[in-house]
Amino acid sequence: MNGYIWNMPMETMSEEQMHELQGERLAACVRRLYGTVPYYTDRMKAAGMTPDDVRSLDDLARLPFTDKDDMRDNYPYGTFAVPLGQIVRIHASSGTTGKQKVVGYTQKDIELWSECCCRALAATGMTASDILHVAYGYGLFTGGLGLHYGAEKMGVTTIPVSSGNTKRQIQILVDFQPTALACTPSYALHLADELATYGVDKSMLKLKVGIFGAEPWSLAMKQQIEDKLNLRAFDIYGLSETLGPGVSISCEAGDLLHIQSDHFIAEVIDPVTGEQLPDGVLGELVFSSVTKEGTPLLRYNTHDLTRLYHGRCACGRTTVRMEKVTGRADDMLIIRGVNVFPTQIESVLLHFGEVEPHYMIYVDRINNLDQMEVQIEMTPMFFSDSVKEIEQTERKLYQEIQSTLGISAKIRLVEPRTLPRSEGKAKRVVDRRTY
Ligand code: DLL
Repeated sequence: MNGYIWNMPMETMSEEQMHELQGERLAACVRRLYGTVPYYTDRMKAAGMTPDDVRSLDDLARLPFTDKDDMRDNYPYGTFAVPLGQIVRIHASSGTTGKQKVVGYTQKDIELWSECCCRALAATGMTASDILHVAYGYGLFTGGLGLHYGAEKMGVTTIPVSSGNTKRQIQILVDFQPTALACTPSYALHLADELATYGVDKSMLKLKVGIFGAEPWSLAMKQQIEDKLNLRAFDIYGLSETLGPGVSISCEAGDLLHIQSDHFIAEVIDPVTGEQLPDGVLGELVFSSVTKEGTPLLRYNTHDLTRLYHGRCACGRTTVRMEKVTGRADDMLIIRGVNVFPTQIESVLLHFGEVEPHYMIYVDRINNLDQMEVQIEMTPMFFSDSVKEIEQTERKLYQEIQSTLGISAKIRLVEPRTLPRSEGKAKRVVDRRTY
């Protein structure tokens, strides 16, 4: 399949025109937010700014940063810029304190999202003749529904399989003969590895394209997936706060990802000074989602680490490109595509009286699937109890983590005072996955 450009005017605009368009959209967004969303209004006042101070893209760097704490502090609807009556969809993703980051979409936002996903699918070469198997989760997570609406807008035959149940996924891959697969890269590898278990050879599949993202993955992993599933893999990036999947996508010309620059103004900043960094320098990725109506964000720091590149790509697009995101500055873990913070695990664990607040989280990738083990110390009193009771508590903790966080983790209750202590910041996570 050969990639093509879905929205020629927007994706191939000159740098000067894009600069001007982004400036106009930024100024309009600031006017919309000021006086409507209290935390933006307060933040701008504190910076001594009014909407009149933002007239072009050159004024962007004067605006204050925002980040996930603002989403948390204004939970659930305080970041919304329109009345709830105009919101047609809500998505959410995990936040550091266990509170979700809640995002609202107007009908126009859903259309904008579908447009961005169409651009992404076109970059992979997909057309209305394709059949897309969507194995991202459908629900509050943006992966499933986001790509689903984009694919339908393009006219693609869309199969909303959602995540889980590998046996059924493989049966659908064989029987329905999809030409494209969308899921996390780790799940794609797992699917590939499980084919043999069900007596399926890759030659029995029709897959040509993979749309993989939602978690970091290396180019080595990309190669493995391409070989095992006999398809061409593309990297799709996004985050719930700015939209979901479709903020950027790699193209046939290389492994950099094209950002939909007319909707998302990207900056890479120095994490310490907050200064904008030039092309090719690693820093934290910051977005202003200037055309969104429901939850527009200004200078939102994703803490994802990447580099930006301006200039025309061999594919013909002129939109700014970002390097593959291989890590983020903060401590979020992504286990099988689900975001989870150590503090969330901690709060589940500490609801149980029998354990101490001393725990460790070990993450491995076994047979291409993320596995998490949580070790936690028992209280000295509980330690003297029978093995049966200890196993029962392990089971209860397992179920609690599964139902609260949506992930499964092996639980091991260990003897009191056996886990490492720290004099400074506690290091609770040992991530042994190699990407
Ligand atoms: O993961 C949206 C998405 C769904 C993207 C499906 C692609 C495909 P969140 O759950 O809010 O949204 O998680 C966003 O996941 O800040 C990155 O740290 C990470 N992430 C997303 N895509 C990629 C990628 C969705 N392609 C967070 N490569 C982001 C590396 C990614 N990391």
